Amino acid sequence: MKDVEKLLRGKIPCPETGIEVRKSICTICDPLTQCGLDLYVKDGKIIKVEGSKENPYSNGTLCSKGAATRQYVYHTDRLKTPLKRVGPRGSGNYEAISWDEALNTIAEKFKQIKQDHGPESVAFFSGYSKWFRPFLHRLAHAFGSPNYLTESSTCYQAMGMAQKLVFGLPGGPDIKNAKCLLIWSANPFHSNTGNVLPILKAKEKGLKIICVDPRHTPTAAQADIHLQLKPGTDGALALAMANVIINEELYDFDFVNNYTYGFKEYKEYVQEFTPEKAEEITGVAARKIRDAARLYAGTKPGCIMPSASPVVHHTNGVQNYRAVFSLAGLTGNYDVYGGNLVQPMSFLYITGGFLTRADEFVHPKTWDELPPRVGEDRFPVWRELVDEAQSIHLPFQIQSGKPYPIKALIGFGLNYRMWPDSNFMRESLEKLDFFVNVDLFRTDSCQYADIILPACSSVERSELRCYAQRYVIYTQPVIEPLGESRDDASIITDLAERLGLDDPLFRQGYEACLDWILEPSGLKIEELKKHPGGMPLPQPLKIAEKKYSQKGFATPSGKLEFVSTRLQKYKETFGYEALPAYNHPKHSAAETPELAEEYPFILNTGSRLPMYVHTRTFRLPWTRSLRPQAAADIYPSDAEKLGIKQNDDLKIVTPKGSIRVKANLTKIGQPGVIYMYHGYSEADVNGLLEADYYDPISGFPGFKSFLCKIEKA
Ligand SMILES: Nc1nc2c(c(=O)[nH]1)N[C@H]1C(S)=C(S)[C@@H](COP(=O)(O)OP(=O)(O)OC[C@H]3O[C@@H](n4cnc5c(=O)[nH]c(N)nc54)[C@H](O)[C@@H]3O)O[C@H]1N2
Ligand SMILES: Nc1nc2c(c(=O)[nH]1)N[C@H]1C(S)=C(S)[C@@H](COP(=O)(O)OP(=O)(O)OC[C@H]3O[C@@H](n4cnc5c(=O)[nH]c(N)nc54)[C@H](O)[C@@H]3O)O[C@H]1N2
Ligand SMILES: [Mo]
Repeated sequence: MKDVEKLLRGKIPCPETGIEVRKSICTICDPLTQCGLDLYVKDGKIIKVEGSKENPYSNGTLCSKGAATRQYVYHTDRLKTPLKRVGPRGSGNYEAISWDEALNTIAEKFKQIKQDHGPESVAFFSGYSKWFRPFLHRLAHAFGSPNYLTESSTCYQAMGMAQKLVFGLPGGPDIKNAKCLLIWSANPFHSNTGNVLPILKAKEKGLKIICVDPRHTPTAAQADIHLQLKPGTDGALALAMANVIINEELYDFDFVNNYTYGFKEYKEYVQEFTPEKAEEITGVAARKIRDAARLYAGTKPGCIMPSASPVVHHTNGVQNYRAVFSLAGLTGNYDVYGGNLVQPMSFLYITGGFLTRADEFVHPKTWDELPPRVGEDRFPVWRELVDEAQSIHLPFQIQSGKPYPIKALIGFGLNYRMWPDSNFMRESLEKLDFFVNVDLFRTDSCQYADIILPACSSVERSELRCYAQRYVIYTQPVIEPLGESRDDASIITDLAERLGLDDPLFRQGYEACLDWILEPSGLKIEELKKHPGGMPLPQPLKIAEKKYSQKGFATPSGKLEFVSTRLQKYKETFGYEALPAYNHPKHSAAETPELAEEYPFILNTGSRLPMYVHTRTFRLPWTRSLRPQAAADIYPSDAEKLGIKQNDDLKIVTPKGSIRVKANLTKIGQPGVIYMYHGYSEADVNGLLEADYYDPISGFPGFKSFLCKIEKA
């Protein structure tokens, strides 16, 4: 074999082969996991994918999704041109149109609706993708619509609300400096792989770990104590831990006396939650609850690692997490090194160690200058604490037209299967006068759009990302955008222009906007471009601890609130309880015994599988081969009672409907609970939920505890 041929077969980057290695990041998961990519490119095509060693988050590793980048980027489902619907909605009949025609049609439609119904009748939605969000947010508000909506109405925000209610400002786990880590429902081994190594390293140095999870996960396997509770009973468990910490006088007297509000009432309330009572509710042995409380309160500093979703995917989610975060209040573990440390958000939900003007950027108008947002009459505390409209309420408002009609919607990666009662959301899309969806792929949701726009993937464009490891990257395109696909940010700025929004900053384009946002940090896009693989932050902010001792807490009382003065205001009107009160999930054996008799299993949906991220990687052969069919996890003893064997077809049935999936017999969970991943077209578990099965404080759907029965199909 000739030398060059050998080099080519080995995909060796060198002048002889014409193969170049270019840097990028993987944004198939987005935004906490953004692993570094080394992409081998020949003749404008990616021929090989590796992890980037210099990336401090992923350290050269890639998961199955990132390894399948070529299958993702070059998939035949990729949209290549703008499309216009020519048949009835859902028929799938589209014809290709030019970008000019597409964007002009959208702009004309939006302007007409604004004139006839007001700007609030046009809604702007972002699915799970995050990179373009500040641009979409600015577009909505500049247009005059308060209805910037995102997937974060099912993710992160409710956990953030719970923290804001207790602390004022949220604090993240400072694992590096901690002696005890209380992981309250997170499984980074599957969901956030770059966080695993820091935990394992700290454990080698003696970090104690408590893990609260209904399943035996790889994370739980690392724990000194695993509290395997019943889904949705987190509040009762946390209140019982508080009971032990208070009654055994393990709490931080100084902190509680000087900096907290409502301790007396809280102390009284937790008396009800003895470990024995909590054992009945949660299924966790009283002895273990005591051990965990003593370990967390006695091993300082200790931090709580929460998650964006599982605890708040319950009808009692915000209150449950308030009970959990109150433990940091009791022990003085808030805003201290090794505890839950407050850091400024830099960009796209990441505390990267620098300041930006991102908040100012998204608010060309203040909320006071805008009409009321979707859901704000329903969720008043959301309105006070969250900087966007509530998406879960969107289909209700489309259907009712109250308090005002929603006529048009543009989605950037809108997937109707994200919503509880996904069919209700799909029907709502059909009711709109005008619906546009922007996506990489021709998805089920695109079939209901009047216009579909093709977005390009992260390796075909640039984007700014930062890391908690004090590292920043501004990526550059590795290949040309496929077909006529374009990056979301330029679609947004182009649309702003055609809408006649007089926005000089937008007009200068993505990079100029980023420079404006980055101004307080001293970072410049030109400089970042010189470091294609990213660079360490030149001058990271020094984060002080105990900032509250000077500034107080950003709560209405100025103290850390065991009793929430913000919730108290809505006691009469909305029935919100000011204490972190425990109520059972709305549908449960305790609350609805008759329903539970017919539907005896708890259905818990969406625990992350390592090879899938929502609906994004089902279509990739490599990832799909790792779990080819939609399957539900069922405990072997439950399966046996029902005569179900491994890989049998079973039906999951709720009052709302049924789906057919394979049985996966496993002891990862517990008897009486069925686990099922979300997002499958052929077995959409969100079709089994009521649209209004949600937490009355946050509006977050109760994805992780509703009732079902199992039948052998
Ligand atoms: N039952 C149940 N339901 C759940 C959950 C659960 O645990 N259980 N989890 C909830 C949570 S936490 C979340 S975050 C949501 C996620 O909900 P979704 O937003 O539905 O998540 P995805 O399917 O990842 O992304 C939506 C679309 O974005 C497209 N997309 C990808 N990249 C881009 C891009 O760069 N630009 C554009 N324009 N589009 C892009 C994808 O192709 C996809 O069609 O689901 C929620 N739903
Ligand atoms: N591979 C992969 N990674 C992902 C995603 C993905 O879809 N795939 N999605 C991303 C997104 S949008 C999010 S929000 C994060 C979520 O990240 P994580 O929260 O870490 O992941 P999950 O698997 O959803 O939930 C973590 C654990 O919560 C447990 N759990 C379920 N119900 C309860 C409960 O009632 N109480 C308690 N205490 N624990 C419970 C589950 O058993 C699970 O092991 O993952 C992100 N990373
Ligand atoms: Mo999420």
